[in-house]
Amino acid sequence: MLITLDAEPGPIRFAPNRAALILIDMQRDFLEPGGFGETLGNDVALLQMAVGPCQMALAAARAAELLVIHTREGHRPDLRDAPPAKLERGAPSKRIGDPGPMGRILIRGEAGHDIVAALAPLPEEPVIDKPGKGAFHQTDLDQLLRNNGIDTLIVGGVTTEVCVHTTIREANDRGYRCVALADACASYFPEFHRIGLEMIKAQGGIFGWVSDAASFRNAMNAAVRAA
Ligand code: C5J
Repeated sequence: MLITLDAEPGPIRFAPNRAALILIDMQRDFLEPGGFGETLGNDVALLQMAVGPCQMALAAARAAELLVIHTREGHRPDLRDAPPAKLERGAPSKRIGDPGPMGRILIRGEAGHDIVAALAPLPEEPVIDKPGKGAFHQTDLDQLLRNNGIDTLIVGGVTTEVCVHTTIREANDRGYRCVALADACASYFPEFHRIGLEMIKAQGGIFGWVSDAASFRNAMNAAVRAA
């Protein structure tokens, strides 16, 4: 069965059983007041705007029995998987591995590394722990998608211009069709968010499509009805 999702630069048709919803780095340290992102002077309310649309997309994907995948950016406590070029960047004393308000910054197992409660993964939903910005870099995501016959990725998460963009670019080069859900993605910089989405769908969809959570929900409802 193929369903149609309203999107830009044009509608996309895909088989729900070959599609996955992937939510990128909806982690406490990026999103919550008192977290690492806010400590750096960012307005986390801008990122929290994506939580409701992500919840909508998550509920719709679960109802239609899509594969749902969550990612978290973070490193081993001993930092041996973190390249020096990544470790040396950022504000002094607020770098990866430094003590932060919710534990060590971007370290696996720390409270700030967790996904926000509103989007908590179900036990059967894979969580990809990624050391890079892109979800394919040094992870088993590609294997997992291929083993499950996935050819289309529906993407939400933060931040639009960094980890969401990098993941969509990586996926596009690996042959996956990618749809960013505009309102389910967010950035600390609204201009980067807007331009980031423009870049994905430019030139006839140079590396993907852009839709929104309500359109995705409607498409999933249609899939459930048709099943
Ligand atoms: C993400 C970042 N998730 N901006 N990380 O976008 O460092």
